[in-house]
Amino acid sequence: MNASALISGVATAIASGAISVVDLTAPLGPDTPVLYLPPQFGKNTPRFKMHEISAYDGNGPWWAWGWMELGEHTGTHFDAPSHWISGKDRPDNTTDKLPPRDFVAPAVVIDCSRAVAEDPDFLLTAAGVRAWEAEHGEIEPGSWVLMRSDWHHRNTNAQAFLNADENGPHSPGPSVDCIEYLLSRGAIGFGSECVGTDAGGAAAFEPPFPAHALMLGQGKYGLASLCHLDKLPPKGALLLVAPLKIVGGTGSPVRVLALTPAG
Ligand code: 23J
Ligand code: MN
Repeated sequence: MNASALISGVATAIASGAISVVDLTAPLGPDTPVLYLPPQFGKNTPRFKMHEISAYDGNGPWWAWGWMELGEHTGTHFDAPSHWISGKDRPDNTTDKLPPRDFVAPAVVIDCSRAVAEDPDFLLTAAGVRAWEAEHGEIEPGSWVLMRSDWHHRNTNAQAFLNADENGPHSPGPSVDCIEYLLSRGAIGFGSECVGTDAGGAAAFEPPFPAHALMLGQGKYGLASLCHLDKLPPKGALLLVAPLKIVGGTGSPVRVLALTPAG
C-alpha cells in the first residue's frame, strides 16, 4: 500500500472505531504527585500550580485564561537525553531539537502487574524481557518498551504513589541489565506508570538510576506516570508522544496517545 492510502486507511479506521485512540495520560493539576528526592541530592521540583489571569471579569471581560507554574518533569512526562549528565553532550539532546519522527513509534507492553502486587520493589530484568519475547516475539528496534504495573491506580494519592518509608521510596522499575538489554534491542525508550522511569530503589543501583543514566546517555527517552497500560495489547499499539518544544528543555509534560486495534 502506498503512503497516502496507509494514512487514509488509518484515518478511516479511527473514524469508524476500528482503531481506538487510548489516552495514557494522568490529569495534570495541583494534586499531581511529583518526585521527592532526599535533601542530599539537592533541590526538588515544585508541584503544579495554575494562576488565574482572568475569568470573564474585570481582568478580562470576555475571556478566561491562566498561567502555570510547572516543572518539566511533572505528571505524565517525557525525559529528553539532556535531562541526565550522561546525555548532556549529545547533539540535539533537548526537547526543541529532537527529530519529530521519534514522536511516533510502536510500543510493547510488558505486564508486571501481578508481580508488582506482590512486591512494590519488583524489578523487570533482562531475563523477564526475554521471557516476554519468547511469548510475544522480539522487540522491534525503535519501539517504546512500557512496563505495566497498574501503579497508576495510586496516582490520586501522592503518598501511596511515592510509597516511601524511612528507607526511601518503594516502587517498581527496570534493573540495570534490563535497560542494557533494551538498548541492545534498539528500544527508543522506556516507559513506566510510576513517578519516574526508574525504580524507587534505583539510587542504590550501579549505575544509579539506570533508566536515566543508560537510556538518556544513548540518546533514548523516558516516559513517566503513564496510565491505563492495561488497555494496550502486548504488541501492536502505535504511540504518539510529542514533548512541548521548550527551548533547551530537559523534558516536558506530554499527552500520550496510543492507537490500538479496537475490541
Ligand atoms: C531527577 C533525579 C532523579 C530522578 C528524576 C529526576 C526523574 O525521575 C525524572 O522525572 O526524570 S529519578
Ligand atoms: Mn523525568
